[in-house]
Amino acid sequence: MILVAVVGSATAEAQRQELREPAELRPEGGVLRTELRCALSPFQLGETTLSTRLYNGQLPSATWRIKAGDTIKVRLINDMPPNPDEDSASLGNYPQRINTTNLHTHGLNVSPRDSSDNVLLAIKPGERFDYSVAVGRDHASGSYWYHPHHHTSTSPQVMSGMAGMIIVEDDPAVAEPGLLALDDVVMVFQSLLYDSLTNTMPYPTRLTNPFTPIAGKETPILVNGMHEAKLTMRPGETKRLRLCNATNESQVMLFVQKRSPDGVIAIPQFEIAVDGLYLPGARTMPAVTVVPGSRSDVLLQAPTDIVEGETYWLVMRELDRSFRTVETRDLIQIVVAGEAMTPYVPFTLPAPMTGGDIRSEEITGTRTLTFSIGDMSGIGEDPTIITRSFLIDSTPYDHDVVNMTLRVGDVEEWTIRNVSDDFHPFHIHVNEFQLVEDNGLPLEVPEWHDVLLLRPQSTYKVRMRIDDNYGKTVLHCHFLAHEDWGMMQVIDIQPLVGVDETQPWQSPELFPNPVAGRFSTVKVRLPQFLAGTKTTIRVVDITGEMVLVKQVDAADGELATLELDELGAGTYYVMVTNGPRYRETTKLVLVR
Ligand SMILES: [Cu+2]
Repeated sequence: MILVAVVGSATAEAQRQELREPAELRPEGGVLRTELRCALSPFQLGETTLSTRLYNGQLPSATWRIKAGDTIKVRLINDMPPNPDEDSASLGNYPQRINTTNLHTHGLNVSPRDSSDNVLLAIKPGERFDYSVAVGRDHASGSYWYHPHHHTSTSPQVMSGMAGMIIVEDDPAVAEPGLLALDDVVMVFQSLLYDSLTNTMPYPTRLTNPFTPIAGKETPILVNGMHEAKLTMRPGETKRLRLCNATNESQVMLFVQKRSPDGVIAIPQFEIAVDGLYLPGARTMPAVTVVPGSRSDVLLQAPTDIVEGETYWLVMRELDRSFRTVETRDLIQIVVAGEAMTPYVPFTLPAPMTGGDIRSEEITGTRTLTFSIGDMSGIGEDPTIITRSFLIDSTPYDHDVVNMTLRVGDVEEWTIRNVSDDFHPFHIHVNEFQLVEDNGLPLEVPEWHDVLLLRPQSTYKVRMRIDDNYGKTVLHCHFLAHEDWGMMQVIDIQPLVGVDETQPWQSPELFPNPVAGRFSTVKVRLPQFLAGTKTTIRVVDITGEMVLVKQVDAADGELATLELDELGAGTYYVMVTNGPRYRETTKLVLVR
């Protein structure tokens, strides 16, 4: 019997297909142009053909690979069927009008206004909208993603499979050659909700009880639309996995195992970035967990030798929203074949932020944010309670209310409390933040995130630089059902005082640049409107460490002088700040 079982499993393994990667789109002349047609589309799940909402019929949607400074131009075409409840009264914070959509570029520091990353728009069935998302020249490289974000339809649409990855490529002037040379493997984790009788997601019904949940079952978590796959690697090869959790509320834990007749050995991997943002150094992880909305970049290393009888597996453990194990699966068999390569371990990683860690001296204000779930014991008599129970600062979401006002240039420290007995992944649009304290314990090394899992009954401290991208946007729980039930706030980021939008800001001008020679001086020409005020010039290296700081005022005129004799060759950033009025960064190259 044992022999039969082994043969059976060997046959099954032989049928594994190579991991498919999403199609990839690149910009031309600095502009990535594409269409996203949203429509009910067939998706083959084993023997079953599902009809599910997809972008361009693809699961996952294409990867957009851009560089900092590029613009993403997307025509979003909503070809989903009309909403049966289009003219019905609003149910408030509850799934409804689930064929109305919009587009969110998750993790990008871009404008939330107009036709950019504007999640307050509603693109109805039959409508189309042209998005234009300008990614700044200083944007951090990394792994980001896009998905719909229309309140009351976000969860149904993401659970239909509407998601794709965005990669902002590394700057070759900053990243080391070994990192640039790595082969990327995009892995998008998704789970679809469908009714097993109709093989499609049922439309929320209002016939008897309008608050009947969308009934159905979830597919197992798929990676790039596949249930299992193999990944062929050369001995010693290092691949960069770009992991994105695009599920509604499932946690994805991944680990690597070597199996041989002697037993099973866990093989640690290197995590190099979280939410697209590089860690200070590669960290060795026995297992990597990616929470909903979050990304992780992991270096997967194949063994240097091929040994008879040894097999390698990337194992996935799916955990539910309360971190209970749902399933452990041999997701990907790592097949080692071909000519050997030298394993790559990064020497240095690029700095995620040109400003480096957020220091205490920078903080301009503090506030507290509290996630809670109200008392839902009366839901039997009054099902509408659910629309008023998923709360931030004791308040459910209201599209017409601004819950928080922030200001460009401010640097804030927030205490985020979760006083509920559930987990909630906190996410804020347009700005990332740095976790500095976890339940009273300061982090030795602060971590950048755009999603932070709040454990039940827990308190965190995060710091955030409010970037130049002003306008109204949101913060919310990234368990998307919670978001549609109202666990979201509108934030209004106010522009700098006295900005004249018709006059683009003049960047500080450096000359000479590059600077060559042992003894070097660089002049900084400041914008004229700063004359007569106190301006700070900081020079930071590529690890984000500040290496020089200088205050200039009226007496110095418009030209400031920086003496750079003490600095080694390399790339630096010159940051010029003047209170909330002005913040600009220019790259400086020193040649010795
Ligand atoms: Cu939540």
